[in-house]
Amino acid sequence: MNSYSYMALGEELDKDAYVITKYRVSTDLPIEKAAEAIAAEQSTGTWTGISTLNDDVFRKYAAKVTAIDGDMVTIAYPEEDFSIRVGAVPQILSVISGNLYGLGALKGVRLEDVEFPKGILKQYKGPKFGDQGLREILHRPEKPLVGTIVKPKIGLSPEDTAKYIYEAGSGGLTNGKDDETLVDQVFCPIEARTKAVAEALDRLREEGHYMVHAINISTNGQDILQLAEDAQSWGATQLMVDVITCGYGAVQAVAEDPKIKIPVHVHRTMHAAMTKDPYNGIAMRVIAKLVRMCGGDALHIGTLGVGKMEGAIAEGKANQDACQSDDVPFKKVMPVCSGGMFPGIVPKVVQAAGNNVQIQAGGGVAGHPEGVRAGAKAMCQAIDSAYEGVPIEEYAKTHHELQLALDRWGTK
Ligand code: RUB
Repeated sequence: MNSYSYMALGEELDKDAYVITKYRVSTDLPIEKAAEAIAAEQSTGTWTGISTLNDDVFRKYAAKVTAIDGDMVTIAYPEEDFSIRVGAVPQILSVISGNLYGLGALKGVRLEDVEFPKGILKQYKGPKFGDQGLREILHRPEKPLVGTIVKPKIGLSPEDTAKYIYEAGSGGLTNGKDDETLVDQVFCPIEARTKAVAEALDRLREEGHYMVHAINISTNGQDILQLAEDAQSWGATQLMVDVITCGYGAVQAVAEDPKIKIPVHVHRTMHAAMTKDPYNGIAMRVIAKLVRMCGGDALHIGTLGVGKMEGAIAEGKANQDACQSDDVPFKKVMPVCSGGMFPGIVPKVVQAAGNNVQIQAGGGVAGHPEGVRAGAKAMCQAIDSAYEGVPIEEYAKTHHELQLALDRWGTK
C-alpha cells in the first residue's frame, strides 16, 4: 500500500485551481503532522493507509499543506473537491470546516480565512442590492445608516411595534429590524406585524422620510421561501434571516429567489459558539465571505471594540473587509455594527469603520430618557457629529437629545 504525503511546503499553486484555507492549530504533535492530518482527513486520507487510494486519485484530489508559520497552517484543496451546484456551502463547509474539529490529535483548530477560486465564485450571485442598493432605497448616499432593533425583543404587539418604528423613523432612523427571537409568536403574528410596520413606513414616506424594516423570517428550510414571498406581499421592505441557525442555504434561497425584490438583512445569532474562542472554531470573516457569496445585503460584523458583544477592532475590520473587498465579483455587503450601541460610542465605531456602515441600537434608542423618538434623534445626532468631525460632547451642547443620552450612558 502506498503511503502518501500531503506536505507541499513552498509549492507555488495556481490560485484559480484551489480553495486556500488558513487554520490556527494547537497541538502536542509536531505541527507538520497535525497539518497533514487535517489535509488527509479533509480530502483523500483517513487515519490509516487504504488500498482504495491510488496515485491518480491522490494526484488530482489530495489537499496540500503549502505553508506553516508558527501555529498557522495553509492548506490548499483542489477545486475539483467541491460540489457547488448541488452541495453548495454545506458541502464547502464539510471540506474546509468539517471533521477536522473532532480529530483527537488537535487540541484546537480555528479556520481563520478562506479564498475561493474564480470557478467557484462565479457559481454564486452575491447580493442583489448590496450596500449601494440599500443606500439608494434609503436616499442616503454617504452618511452611515442608522437603525434600531425593536426592544423589548419579544412581547410587543404588531401595533406597538409599528408605533415604535414610526417614532424611530420620525426621529430620523433609516433602518428598523425585528430582533432574532421574534418570528411569528401569538402576541405578534408576522402577517399583522408586517402590515402594521408597512403602514408606519408608508406614513413616514409620505412625510418625506425613507426607512426600511427587516422582518425576521427565520424558519425551517421547507417554509422560508414561502414566508419570504408572503412577507413581501404583506408589505415588508427588507427580510431578515439568521444565517447560523437557518443555514447559508436559507440566505441563498431567499436572496436568489427572483420573486424577492427587497434586500436581505443577515443576523448572525449563535455565531459566537463558533467564533469566540481564538483557538477553536471559525473566524467571523469566513462566515462573512460565505454570506456575501450567498447574497446577504447586510451582515452583522461586531462593534469594533465597543458595545456589549465581544469583538476587537482588528476582528471587526477583517469582517468589514470580507463584506467590502474588491477581490470577489459581487456587490458589497453593508456591514452592520450592532449590540450594546448607544450614542456616546458612535464616534468610536465611525472612526474605526468609516462611513459605509449601518450602526444600530436597541437599548440605546428605547432606553433614552425621553423615549424612542428622542433616542432615535440622539443616535442621528451622534452619527452627524462623527460625520462632520465635531467632538460629540461639543455637538451635544446644541443637541438636547444627544446631551441627555451622554448624561445617561456617557461615551465609553
Ligand atoms: C441588539 C442586539 C442584537 C445584537 C446581536 O440590541 O441584541 O441582536 O446586535 O449582536 P441592543 P451582533 O442594541 O439593545 O444591544 O450584531 O454582534 O451579532
